[in-house]
Amino acid sequence: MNIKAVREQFPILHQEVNGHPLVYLDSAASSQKPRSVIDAVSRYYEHDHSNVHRGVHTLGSRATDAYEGARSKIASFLNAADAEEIVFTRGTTAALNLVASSYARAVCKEGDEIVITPMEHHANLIPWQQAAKATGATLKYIPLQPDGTLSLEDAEQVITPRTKVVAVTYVSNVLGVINPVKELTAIAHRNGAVMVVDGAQSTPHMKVDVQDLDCDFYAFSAHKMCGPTGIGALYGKKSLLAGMEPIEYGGDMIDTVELFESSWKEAPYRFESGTPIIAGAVGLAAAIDFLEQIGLDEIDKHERQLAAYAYDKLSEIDGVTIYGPRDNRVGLITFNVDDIHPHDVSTVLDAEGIAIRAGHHCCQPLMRWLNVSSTARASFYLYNTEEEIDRLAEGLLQTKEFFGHAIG
Ligand code: 7TS
Repeated sequence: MNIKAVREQFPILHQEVNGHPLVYLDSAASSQKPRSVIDAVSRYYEHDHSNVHRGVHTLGSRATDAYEGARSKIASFLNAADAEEIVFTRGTTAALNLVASSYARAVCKEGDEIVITPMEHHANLIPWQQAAKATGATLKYIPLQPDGTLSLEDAEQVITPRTKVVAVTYVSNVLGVINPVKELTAIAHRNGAVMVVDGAQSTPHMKVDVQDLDCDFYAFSAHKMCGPTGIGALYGKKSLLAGMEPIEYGGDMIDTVELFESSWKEAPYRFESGTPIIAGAVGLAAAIDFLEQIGLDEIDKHERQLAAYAYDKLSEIDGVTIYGPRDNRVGLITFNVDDIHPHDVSTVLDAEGIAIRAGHHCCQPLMRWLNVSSTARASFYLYNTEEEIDRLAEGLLQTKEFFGHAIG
């Protein structure tokens, strides 16, 4: 991968922040956008915009073709069997809420179980808490191993024939760990449960094949994979989507409307009420083209190299604690420096032009498990370099110095 050529395509990276060249290490929160995505969105607005699925005029057809073309592109990107297995949503959060509110609330009853893990982002935790409360189902957790990984033996114990839904993140946004979702899916299926995968942190970084995983639902967001904010998708097996009720009603999702009764279109359209995020879908399609042109395997390889480099580099600094395993991780490092508050670490780094995230990363139960209230996190993407990680390491030494800590 030619990093220089990749970086050239991201206009935002070429600026100074606080007098220093920007080092953007917060892509797990949201990635930056290449020129091709920015141009695709503005080209759409300049030439093709209209509402979809309505007018018979030319712009209406162009907009509909662009929107439905994006659905097909997502299907082949995830290796879904059919474009109608792709529901456009606002992002991962909305996709997971759709499954929890529509599927789980219809299927679960008292005595049933919903199984998740303590490493879930709040978006893959609270919807299940609420679904369990509403249905009387029991929420259960597959415990974490001391290094933050999941054990399949534990999963075998926790998932039972009473389990109706297993929902696990493919990649943790804090620990960086890649979970064995294919094996977990097999365990879920043996027990008659469906498998829901939170793909927010996997889709941007590695080749995903939903048929190979055999998961039943898979959620992701465009903005973490070079695409626009405000759009993402839910993959759902056709047989499951077909039986699900909509959770939002209005225009475009109906078949017929009477004064006191209405009926819905088939899935996925019954889940897409109102004017959809058309330009977002166009941008997401352009982002998929961009990532596929470079190659997900190349991106994955580059990030694993960066992660290993950063892990070793930061480990050399006295007082730095890194969370999660060294291996089998994507390109993000979550850490603390002595007892310096992560917000202070982030503030000192920002003065050096280095952007990282500090906080609980929408994973409060995981923070409690780690026995911290918050952490710092540096997350990498295809445009980051080892030199930028060197700048991060220098910045951390400066942070220690600033707070009067010994430099080790
Ligand atoms: N699941 C995981 C694993 C995530 O990392 C995130 C966002 C979400 C779900 C929610 O995605 P959204 O696009 O619907 O907001 N994670 C982060 C993060 O780590 N820092 O900011 C957002």
